[in-house]
Amino acid sequence: MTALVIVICIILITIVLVQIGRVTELTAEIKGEREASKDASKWNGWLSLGFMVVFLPAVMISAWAYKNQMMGYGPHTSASEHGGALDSMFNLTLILTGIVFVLTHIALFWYAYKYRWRENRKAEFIAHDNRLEVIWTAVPAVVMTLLVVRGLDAWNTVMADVGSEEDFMEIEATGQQFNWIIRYPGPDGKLGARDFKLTTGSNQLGQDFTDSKNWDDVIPSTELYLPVGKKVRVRITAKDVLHNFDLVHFRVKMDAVPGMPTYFVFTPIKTTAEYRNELRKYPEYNEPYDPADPTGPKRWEKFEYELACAELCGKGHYSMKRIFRVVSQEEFDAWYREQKSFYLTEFRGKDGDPNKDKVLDIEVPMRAAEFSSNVKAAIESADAADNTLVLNYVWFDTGSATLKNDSKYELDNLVTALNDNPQIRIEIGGHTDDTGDPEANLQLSQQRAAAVAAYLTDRGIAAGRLRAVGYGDSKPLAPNDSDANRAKNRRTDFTITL
Ligand SMILES: [Cu+2]
Repeated sequence: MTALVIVICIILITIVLVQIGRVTELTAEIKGEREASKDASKWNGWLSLGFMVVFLPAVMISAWAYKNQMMGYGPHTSASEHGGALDSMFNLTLILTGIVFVLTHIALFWYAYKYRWRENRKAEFIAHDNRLEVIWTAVPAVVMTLLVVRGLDAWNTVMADVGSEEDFMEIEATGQQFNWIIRYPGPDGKLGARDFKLTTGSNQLGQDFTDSKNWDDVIPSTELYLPVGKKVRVRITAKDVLHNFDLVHFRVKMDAVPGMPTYFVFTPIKTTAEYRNELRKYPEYNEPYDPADPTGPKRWEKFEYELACAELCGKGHYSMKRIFRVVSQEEFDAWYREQKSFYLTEFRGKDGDPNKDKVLDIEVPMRAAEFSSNVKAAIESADAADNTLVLNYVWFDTGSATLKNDSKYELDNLVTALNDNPQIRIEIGGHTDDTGDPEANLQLSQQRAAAVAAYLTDRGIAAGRLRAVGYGDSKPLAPNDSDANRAKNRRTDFTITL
């Protein structure tokens, strides 16, 4: 409908203009050529002046009226340390070009009026004037030099990489159609190595898990947090096509190029809460966030720093949004502690895990903490069913009661638990699946339970606190109908008795 109205308007305006042209031609014929052009010159002169008087102030008034829509003004002030330098560059350019714009337009329309055609006035031609040539070449050259030098200075400041001694946090952003994968380095503060050849559906970044720096790396899937006042270096890459890492409130914008890592360093200086508070004073941010719910939260209350992709990278380009929340260092630390390592939670033990049969240094303290909290919960629980815990990381050689070397970590945790809780006794239970001869299974499970007890007494636990029982296949955890279930049933556990 709107399109139709616009088309009709264009047709009508064209008809009007053609008609005016024809009327002018007719007048010229009636009045004579000379008279008509005298009139036209007079009108041209006055109309030019009128145009200037109306439109030049209108341009300036509208710029003032809409200043809150411009970057760097009103609610769009910068939230990063370097942002102010970029905004002031834009301002300086705006002021200089603004002055030139106003002066040239006054001159243009004023002279069009002043030198309109009049009887007995003759045009004067200046063939050449060295002084004028020098002035209008030198003035723009000086101004341009000033702008370029300041611009280069700002560029060098903004694009400077971090120094080797500096305190900063490095994160990584990988663009793909159509989302951003953001990786944090985890407690070691270092991002692990990547190799594109390792990329699979379950290892989207192609992380090389033989590199221990990868083990604790975190890939959050919800809001991302950054500490205020901390320098952040973002490593920017892309997997498929060109993307652009754009955090507009921080004046951060950098291409993400497949095969060519780029970076951007910035320091957020306003927390999300502080920025929201600044938005409060603008009436437009006091409108309801959801127009369908006028009593609901206001726009300023729901404000978030957004990461966008500023490159038209395909159909779903618009959906590449992520929320970055800037908080105090304490809040950030609390959030960071909650984040789980991608490797340990999503990839460990699966196909393609190069460390499948190894216990990793990073896992030992984690398993110890988990073990001690499980024991604590079991002791505190009133329900007898909770008193039995499976020793998940105790392994034997196939068909024998010889403990594998890596079982020592879990068994040492058990030693610690027994020493920390001198009031408890335990029954160690050996279990098998239902394959093979039940008699042999029973015997093997008995020997395995005894091997665990022997390990514990070797570590100084009184034999009187331990009882080793072989249950064979008599107490399965799950029906013996699949390899996974049978693996579950082959286990060693312990039951706490007081
Ligand atoms: Cu994109």
